[in-house]
Amino acid sequence: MTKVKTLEGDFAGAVANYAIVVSRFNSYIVDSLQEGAIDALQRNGVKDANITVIKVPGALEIPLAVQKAGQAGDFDAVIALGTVIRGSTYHFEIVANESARSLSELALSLGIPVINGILTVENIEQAIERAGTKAGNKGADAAMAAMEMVSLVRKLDS
Ligand code: INI
Repeated sequence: MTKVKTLEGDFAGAVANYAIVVSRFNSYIVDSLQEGAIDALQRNGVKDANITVIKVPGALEIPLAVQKAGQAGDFDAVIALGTVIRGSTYHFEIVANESARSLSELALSLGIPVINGILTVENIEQAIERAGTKAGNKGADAAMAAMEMVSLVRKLDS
């Protein structure tokens, strides 16, 4: 066991405000990601009053909504949920890469956790696997990452 001072987030500090920015494109999948994220937050003690869902048309619209939500100053973390499926778009790379790049930049410019829960997959089967079936639920994973990072940021800021 290391004696080195180690800072790590945990799931104890449930009192925080979370925005979940959700794109409607591929809503059949995204609805399950949203459900998974909200369920994970609630099961770890976050109250409904501290969860706000913000809906946008597609993954490319997510970053602006994240930016506005972050700038408002009301949220401790923003969780981005969407689904980009290669099989159904010839500009898969643009949608997948641009949304991911913008979210990384926003986390740094806003200074709050911005969690990328946008599924980028080859086909609908892979999306279903990651939206609550055999490969878990990426929305729930994103929510857990958000909680951990809120806790870590509080420790680093204190
Ligand atoms: N948006 C998605 O969220 N997922 C996709 O798979 C997708 N495809 O296939 O194109 C998609 N496109 C829409 C895009 O995000 C914007 O909403 C649209 O281009 C308007 O700006």
